[in-house]
Amino acid sequence: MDPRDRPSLTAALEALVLPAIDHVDLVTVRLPFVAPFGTSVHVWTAKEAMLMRLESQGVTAWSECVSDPDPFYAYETNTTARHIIRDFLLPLVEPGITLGELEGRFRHVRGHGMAKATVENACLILIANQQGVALHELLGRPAKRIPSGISIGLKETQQDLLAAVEGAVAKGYHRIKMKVKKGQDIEWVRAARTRFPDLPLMVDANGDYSLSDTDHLRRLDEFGLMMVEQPLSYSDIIEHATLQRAMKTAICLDESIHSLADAAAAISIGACRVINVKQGRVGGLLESMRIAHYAAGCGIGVWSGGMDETGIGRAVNIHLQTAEGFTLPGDTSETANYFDQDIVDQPVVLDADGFIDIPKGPGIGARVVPERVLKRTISAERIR
Ligand code: OSB
Ligand code: MG
Repeated sequence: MDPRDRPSLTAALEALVLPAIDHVDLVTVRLPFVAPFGTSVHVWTAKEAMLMRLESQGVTAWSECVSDPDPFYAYETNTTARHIIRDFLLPLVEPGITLGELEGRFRHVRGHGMAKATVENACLILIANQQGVALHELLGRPAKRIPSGISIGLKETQQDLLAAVEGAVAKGYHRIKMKVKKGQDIEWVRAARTRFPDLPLMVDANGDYSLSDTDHLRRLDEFGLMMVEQPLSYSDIIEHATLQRAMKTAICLDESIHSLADAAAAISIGACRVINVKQGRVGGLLESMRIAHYAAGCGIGVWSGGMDETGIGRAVNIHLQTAEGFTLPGDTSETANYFDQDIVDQPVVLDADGFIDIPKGPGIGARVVPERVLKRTISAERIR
């Protein structure tokens, strides 16, 4: 299949007509984490998220930009996203055009998928709210229970890591991902694997290695991991193909994939056997659906990643996982792993079988609590 033959699964969404939007607000909130989240690229102690609020004839919709205040995971930051949205994307949003036309206009702006996703998702959520339907219904997908997965950050000691893994196993997570970095990898994985021989386990390196580490990375093969996520550079596809040929363990690409075209290129050269789709990183829900559909058709595993989102982005990720092609548990874990109190009224929790229910109600389901947003706001700007 040529990936440029856009699958018809998004045709109905591309035909949606944008309503007139009376007001647009960008609100940046800061929510402290219950514990620092360590990765090979940075340790985050809070989620600073830029939210977009749309208002149309009394109906409101909130979306969340998945960027951070820093460019350590991706080049986009909350500040670049604000600039791109305010100065380039929002002027392209006009009543009466279709979502497909909006996507076409957005293509004139290169990159900045997180900024684009914020606007596209807000439009979709607004339309869902106006129609009184759940976001997954608007996406044309039936409700289902979403299998959970957790991303465990780097820990100070192997004991701390084992305690975190034990806690996640007790909760019933369907798969557990642990962050690794150079010098904190083989023996740490061995500790977790020895304690839980049958656990669906994977690692994420956030690009900490290079091809000269191939022999070292091959040592991961003995642990029966589901996959190793983004072992090589955030911008690489080619060398991942070389590494994949040298490793038994499946490679999953995260940072390297920004579009369906990237996914198709990676798949065509055997750079990965799994793709982590983050709706923000790839420019929104429609492109996410296209990637998942295409990859699954190629026999590539797909799951939804996360960016430590507040309840808004977390709910979007949950709705997305009803789409075709999302075959593996993602990085959607309980709210309590991140925040004491979220800005939405329904925290994400696991049921007894480790599944997540789609929040009920129109749009994202979860209801944004304005007082909680206000309490966490560090800046706000009305841009229309
Ligand atoms: O690489 O998937 C990643 C969080 C921030 C930035 C990058 C990543 C992550 C996670 C956490 O792994 C996912 C989540 O729990 O939301
Ligand atoms: Mg990752």
